[in-house]
Amino acid sequence: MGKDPEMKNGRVLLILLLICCLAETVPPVTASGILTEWYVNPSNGHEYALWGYGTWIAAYNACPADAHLVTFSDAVEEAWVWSTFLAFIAPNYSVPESDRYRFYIGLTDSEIYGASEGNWKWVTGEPVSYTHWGVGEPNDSWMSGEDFAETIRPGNYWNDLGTDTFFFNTQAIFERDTLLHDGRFEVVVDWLTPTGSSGKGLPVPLTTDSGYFWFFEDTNIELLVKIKDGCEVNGYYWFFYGALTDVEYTITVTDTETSAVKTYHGTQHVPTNGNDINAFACP
Ligand SMILES: [Ca+2]
Ligand SMILES: [Ca+2]
Ligand SMILES: [Ca+2]
Repeated sequence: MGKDPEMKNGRVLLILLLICCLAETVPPVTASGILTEWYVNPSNGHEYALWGYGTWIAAYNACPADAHLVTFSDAVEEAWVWSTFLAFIAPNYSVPESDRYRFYIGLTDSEIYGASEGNWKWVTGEPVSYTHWGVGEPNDSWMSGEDFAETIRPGNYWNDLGTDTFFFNTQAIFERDTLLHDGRFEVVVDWLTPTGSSGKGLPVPLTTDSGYFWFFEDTNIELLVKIKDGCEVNGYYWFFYGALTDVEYTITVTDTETSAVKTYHGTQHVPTNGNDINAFACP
């Protein structure tokens, strides 16, 4: 006896619906290959997004100019990134279950990126103060070398790997800090209320040299900051800040090329503005 054609049609419709729904759950790929929105990490104010797929070098090249492959200052930052993105990362079923979820991190010992074999370097130049290598890693074991790093779950470790497209078709996390002047200066804001609650200001870029921070809700701007290139005037970069708040704050500005740091303080109950035309010496 043949199958009821209506039932058959129903099944086809169900399959089509399933395909349609599955297709809808896949996030749209942007020109740079970014698969998610940018998520703000409340503990440092940095933003992160998931990219896919390709080699480490492809990920590095696809990264927008105001961002970089993710760097981990500590285990807290790494844990936040995993908990935020694990649900979006496509499992790799061709590897053991312990190694199924993985993404590239911005760590390399390749001479192409100014490092050298065995001397691992973050792509941002920040110090490698925290590492999470697996047992026996990094081992540089692949025949053409392993000069690029990834992090793996649920095994929970870092591994060095090569960039042969053939084998490695992995995702990556991009990170962007509060950076001014084409990424040269990093700005971090810490705030403190009279009742003792505290946190990081969350950054929103406005131009390449200016941005604002919010503390409590994203519609409520608290602080404006700006870097100005005064090199031809007095040989310094200038830093300006304007408070729209009477909450106490500390601004920490780092020159990522020289590691020079300046801090600026806003007093509790006093909206505090300032300018420093000798903030950072020009090269
Ligand atoms: Ca980082
Ligand atoms: Ca290596
Ligand atoms: Ca390895």
